[in-house]
Amino acid sequence: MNSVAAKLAGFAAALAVLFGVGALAGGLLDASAPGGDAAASDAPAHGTSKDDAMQTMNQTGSEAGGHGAQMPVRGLAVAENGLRVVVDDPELKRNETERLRFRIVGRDGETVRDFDVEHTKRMHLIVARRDLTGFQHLHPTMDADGTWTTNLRLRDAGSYRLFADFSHDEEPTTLAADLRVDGRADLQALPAPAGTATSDGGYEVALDRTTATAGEESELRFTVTKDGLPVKTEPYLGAGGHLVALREGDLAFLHVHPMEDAHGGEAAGGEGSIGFESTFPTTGSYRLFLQFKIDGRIQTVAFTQEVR
Ligand SMILES: [Cu+2]
Repeated sequence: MNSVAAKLAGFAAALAVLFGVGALAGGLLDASAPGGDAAASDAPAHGTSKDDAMQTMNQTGSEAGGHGAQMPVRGLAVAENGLRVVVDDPELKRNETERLRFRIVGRDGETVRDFDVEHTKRMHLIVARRDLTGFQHLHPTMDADGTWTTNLRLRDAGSYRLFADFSHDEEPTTLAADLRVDGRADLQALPAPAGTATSDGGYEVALDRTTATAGEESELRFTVTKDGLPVKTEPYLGAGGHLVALREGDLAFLHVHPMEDAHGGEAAGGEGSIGFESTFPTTGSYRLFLQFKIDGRIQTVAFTQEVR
């Protein structure tokens, strides 16, 4: 473990913070101070408005009637809520499919094996490169001893952030760790905000607005079309769509769910439209990763969101 830590020391071990948003009513944790430090040495040069006060964002608003709004910030680091993520071997070969193994370990040193089902799964694994390219959302399987395993292929060299998103004892938790692919990282600047983007399966997706105000609840509405015609998405993870937002620079993590999540996953606003309620905690640039399902296939599309 120490040698692993040493290998990773030269890489950005940026602080990351989880903000659960949306319909995760109940069972949310209080804000806890995230650990870690941000030496984002291989972060993209783009981006000027690094926030200073991200960790202390603390929403104390009332429970705004069901879904939407509220969500205390959850600290995001290797350890949180007495739990930590232990990755077997965080070094992967470039562009090769490898078995990634990790465990969640409790305060007592025991590997956690009992996880709650959240969004139809017991473990959600998000991986993204430091420059917010290479997004993946995976669902590993757990062995009897508590080891989670998934195939993972990282296409490009560089430092990646892994987020293990789960609930244990009804406490939603997201732990982060770094992965590394050897080689010279050719980091990309964050794309400029654009109102439309094409999913990896060729669907046109429009985002109704690409700016938001920090600390204010905003609705993000995505419309999916094909050849100019609206397309209705199929249920995915118990909802009309799945949205993860990562903040540029520190890769703070927002897990946002559709407003209708609590009511059985009907997409908001009718055909081809998926609505989310989100409160971006700070100014900065965020990359939104929307996933939805059509004809049994998961589509992924990304947008840049400016928060002022
Ligand atoms: Cu998932």
